[in-house]
Amino acid sequence: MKLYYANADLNDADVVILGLPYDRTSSFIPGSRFGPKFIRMCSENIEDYSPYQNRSVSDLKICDLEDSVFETKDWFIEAQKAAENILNTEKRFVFLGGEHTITIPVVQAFKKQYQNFSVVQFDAHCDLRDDYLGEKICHATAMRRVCDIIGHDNLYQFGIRSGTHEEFSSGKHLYKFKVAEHLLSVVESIPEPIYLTIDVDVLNPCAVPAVSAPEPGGIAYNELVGALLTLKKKKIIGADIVEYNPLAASPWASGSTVAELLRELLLVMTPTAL
Ligand SMILES: [Mn+2]
Repeated sequence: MKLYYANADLNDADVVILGLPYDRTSSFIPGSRFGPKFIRMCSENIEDYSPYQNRSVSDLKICDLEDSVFETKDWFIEAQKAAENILNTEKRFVFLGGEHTITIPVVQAFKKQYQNFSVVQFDAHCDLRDDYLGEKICHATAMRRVCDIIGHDNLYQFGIRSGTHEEFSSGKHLYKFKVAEHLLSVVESIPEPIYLTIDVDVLNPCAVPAVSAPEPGGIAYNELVGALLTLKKKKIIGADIVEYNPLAASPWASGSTVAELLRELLLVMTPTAL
């Protein structure tokens, strides 16, 4: 099943969407591997027109490649290759998780196309551990591994409200609790281009309870949309939406929220003709 508004093939598309349904290291509630399919299903409930941006995603050229299939234990290499095979500097790319770990092979792939770029993270969690439960590559180390690729200075974290003391001390641009307000104050200083990773647990669990690691005290949906609109003036080369878990709670309201977030993200990434 493709997104209903996907209307282009890979060559013609301005924006390419790929699902990376991986959740093997989820330590609390597994199931985010079903995220991409449920986002597509819940998109059926979401208008293609955005009243926030007065534009429609149907006016974009969007290619939905559906989900990668991981056939060996080397999912990381498979995911990186899947991204490398489609990346180019003329288009924009959105990856649907899956757990946050999927950001690592994707950023690795972007590093081959772009020498320097910033990663902007919206998340409840620091994800800056060096290892977790004996694993170097997992949802709790995702941003630490991203730092290994792009450098600590190039990671900008917003909405963070959970992590160890060491993680909170190690974040160079780590902004706690709020997203929109902090982003507004530093957006001019974030070097372009930008890769944006949105862990939907940045939202309050009341807004999206279907996540793998719910964390109290998150932001409201409208604040997240506001933050996205703030990024509209920046060049966003790629993005992901991760950690939506249709098995963790009733999937439909959460999935509809995530599907609408995807619509806003697509429009923010394509402010003018590419
Ligand atoms: Mn998180």
